[in-house]
Amino acid sequence: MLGLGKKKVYDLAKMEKQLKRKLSANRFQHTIGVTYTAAALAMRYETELNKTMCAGLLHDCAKYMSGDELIKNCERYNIEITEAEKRNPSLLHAKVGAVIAAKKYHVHDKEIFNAILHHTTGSPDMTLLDKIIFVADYIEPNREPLPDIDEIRKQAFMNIDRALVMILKATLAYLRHMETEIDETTQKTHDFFVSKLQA
Ligand code: DGI
Ligand code: FE
Ligand code: FE
Repeated sequence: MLGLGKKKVYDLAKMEKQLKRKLSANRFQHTIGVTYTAAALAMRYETELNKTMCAGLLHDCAKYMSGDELIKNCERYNIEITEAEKRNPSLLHAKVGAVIAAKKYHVHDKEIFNAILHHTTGSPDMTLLDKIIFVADYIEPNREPLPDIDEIRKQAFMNIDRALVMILKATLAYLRHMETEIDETTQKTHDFFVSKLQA
């Protein structure tokens, strides 16, 4: 095919080594769990396997940073910080992670960028890859047992939008219970996919 449209293949083993040096042992375990769960979902929903695993590996690549470090990185990379993020800087590990994937892991791919960007709050215009990473983040086997997790895990492989709504509902309920501020994107994503399922 004259090398046209040659697919980029990411060196996942190399990224894994780099991540292992950065993340805590637990966070690294979670990362590997997300990567292989995302791989299983890629097989089910036919997204590119290597690309999906790359997004899984890198989704929490900025999670080792403190709130102050996240804010500093936003200044350094000109990332806009919303009022909600100012009050809760840990939300920024998604935005900063998306940029770090490019700057430190040399992954220059819009789809992977968006999957990392959307993995915490979701987004009404999530792509299939975004949904896979969002869902894998919640259902990966190393997660502490969560309410309805068995049903959500099963649903993830049957109807990913349903799994998405179940996860968003559980997350919103948890944040309300903890009396933590809910980011408007999380609420908007929930509302959007609830109406989509009803349509
Ligand atoms: O980074 P992980 O722990 O693997 O997972 P994550 O990126 O989904 O982050 C999980 C945390 O983010 C969890 O404690 C819930 C929280 N979160 C999700 N949506 C919102 C939120 N926190 C706030 N304050 N507001 C949100 O809308
Ligand atoms: Fe995360
Ligand atoms: Fe995660």
